[in-house]
Amino acid sequence: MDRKKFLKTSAILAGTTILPSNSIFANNINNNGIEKITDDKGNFIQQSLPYNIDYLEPFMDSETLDLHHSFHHGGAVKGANKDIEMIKRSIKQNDFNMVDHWTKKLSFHLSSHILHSIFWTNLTKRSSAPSDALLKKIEKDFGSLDKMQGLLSKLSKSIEGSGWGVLAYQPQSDTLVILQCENHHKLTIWGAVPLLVIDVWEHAYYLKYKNRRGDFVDALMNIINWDNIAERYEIAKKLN
Ligand code: MN3
Repeated sequence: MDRKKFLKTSAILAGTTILPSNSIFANNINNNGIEKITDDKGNFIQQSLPYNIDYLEPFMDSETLDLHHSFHHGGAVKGANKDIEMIKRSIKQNDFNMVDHWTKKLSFHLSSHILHSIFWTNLTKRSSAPSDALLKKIEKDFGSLDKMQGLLSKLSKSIEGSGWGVLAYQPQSDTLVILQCENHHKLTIWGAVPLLVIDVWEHAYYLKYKNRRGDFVDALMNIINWDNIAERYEIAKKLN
C-alpha cells in the first residue's frame, strides 16, 4: 500500500467521515468524499474555519477560537507531519525504539487533528435539529434527545484531565455510543466513527470560562450543528 493510500485508510479507520457533495462543508472534502486532512502528497493540512473568528460569540470567544484553531489544532498538524517523517527515518535506520516513540506521538497528534477538524464543523449559530433518521436512532439507543444530550454533557464535564466527550456511531454493533476520550486518543472503541465531539481541554475554554468547564459544555449545547451531525451519521451508517 502506498503512503497516500495508507494515510487515507488510516484516517478513515481513525474516524474521519465522508460528507455528501451538497454539504456546506463540501469544499473540505476530496474526490472520494473524505474530509480533507492531507494534501495531494499525503502531508497533513489544516482547513480554514468554516466561519468568521467572531461567529460563535458569545458562546465561544474570538480570542479562544483563534488560539485554539491556529496554535493548538495547528500545532497538532505540524506534530503529525513531523511524526510521520521521524517514523520513516527511524524505520530506515532500523531504530525500533524510535519507531515506537514516534508512533505514539502520531497517535496523539493525528487523533487531535481529526477530532479538531470534526469539532469546528460540529458548531454553528444557525438553528438546526437532528434529521428524522438520526433522531429515531438517538431515541432507540438513549430514550430521547434530551437524555442523550444530558448524558453527553455529564460525561464530557467529568472527563479526567484533558479530553473529549464523543457521540459516535459504532458500525459493528449498529449503535450510537458516548465515549469519554482522554487526551485525543485514549478510551475509544475501534471502528467508532465520531459524529459530535466536545473539546474539554482547558485551552478550549479557560480564557472566558476560567475553571467552569461545566458552563462551557452547557454553552456549546446551544451551538450544535445537527445538520452536520446528521450528515456524518448518514455516511457512518453505510459502514454497517
Ligand atoms: Mn482542542
